[in-house]
Amino acid sequence: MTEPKPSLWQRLTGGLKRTSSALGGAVADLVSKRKLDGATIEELEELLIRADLGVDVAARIAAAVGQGRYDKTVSGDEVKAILAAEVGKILAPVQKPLAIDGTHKPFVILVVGVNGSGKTTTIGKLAAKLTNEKYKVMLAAGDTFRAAAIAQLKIWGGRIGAKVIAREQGSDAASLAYEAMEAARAEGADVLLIDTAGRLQNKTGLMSELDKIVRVMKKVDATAPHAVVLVLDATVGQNALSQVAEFQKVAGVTGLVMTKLDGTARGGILVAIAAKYNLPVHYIGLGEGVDDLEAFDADGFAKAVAGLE
Ligand SMILES: Nc1nc2c(ncn2[C@@H]2O[C@H](COP(=O)(O)OP(=O)(O)O)[C@@H](O)[C@H]2O)c(=O)[nH]1
Ligand SMILES: [Mg+2]
Repeated sequence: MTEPKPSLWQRLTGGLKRTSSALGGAVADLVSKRKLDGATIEELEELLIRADLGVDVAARIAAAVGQGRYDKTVSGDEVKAILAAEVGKILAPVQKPLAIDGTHKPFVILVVGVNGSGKTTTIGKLAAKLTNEKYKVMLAAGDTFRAAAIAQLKIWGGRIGAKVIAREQGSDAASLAYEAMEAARAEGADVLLIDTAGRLQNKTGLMSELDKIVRVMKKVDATAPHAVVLVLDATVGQNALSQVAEFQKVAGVTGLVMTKLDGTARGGILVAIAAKYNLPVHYIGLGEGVDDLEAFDADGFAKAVAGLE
């Protein structure tokens, strides 16, 4: 007998288990043994800050919990429900799918982010999803810096049946992007996903490289890139905030994917990012496999963060 495929909710709560149990459990413990007072609210606020939600969000949620409940006994579930509702309010405006606009052919998606954040893997997963939706997808191995990155993208392409435009290691990424755009256009591809190198430690190098890629792309299609997706690794916590700021500056990010939410208790960082930058969140990564990319669901994510069952 085969196991039934888990529902999205099961996958989300399962994937976010570490974030869920860390925060939800601590919140329930905090309020369960005493009446709500100033000290409890303050401790709650600190707990939320430690869970990476950010100072502003923590203050807002603590205030919402305190509202009309001082000197009362509240249940853990009640506080979790308030937490979920407040987080949901912050996340709802950033829940936006990565829409493929068919008037652009190919629709060009530039994928950026620091090394190891999950760019190549996310491209593979996304390409598989789009292929299933009957889009003709092409990939460009724009991380020409590392031979392994080129090989990795070719493996994904082979698995999915998507053509991969690649050159040898050390080639110019911008001319590769140009070549990929021309190939995608010639072959009638609907979507072109372009991988990039993520050498944030060499900011000027990265900036000029991304800048050049975009300039060269525009020679083929003045409206490209049609989406610039920043891939963020949830496990780096607060560091993800500064990555958003950096890549906003160098690449004009249009949306986010947050990866590795399956292995970390730091999923709260997505809430801080949403509150601060208000950038669309398209997908979340919940594992290394081809199916481990879920469309971002604000309500489900908020409930999972709060530890609601
Ligand atoms: N657990 C987990 N691992 C991931 C996820 N996304 C990527 N990875 C892993 O993170 C590592 C770096 O990913 P990669 O795509 O090579 O990052 P890149 O350097 O940005 O292209 C690889 O071992 C991936 O399998 C995810 O959502 N969950
Ligand atoms: Mg890569």
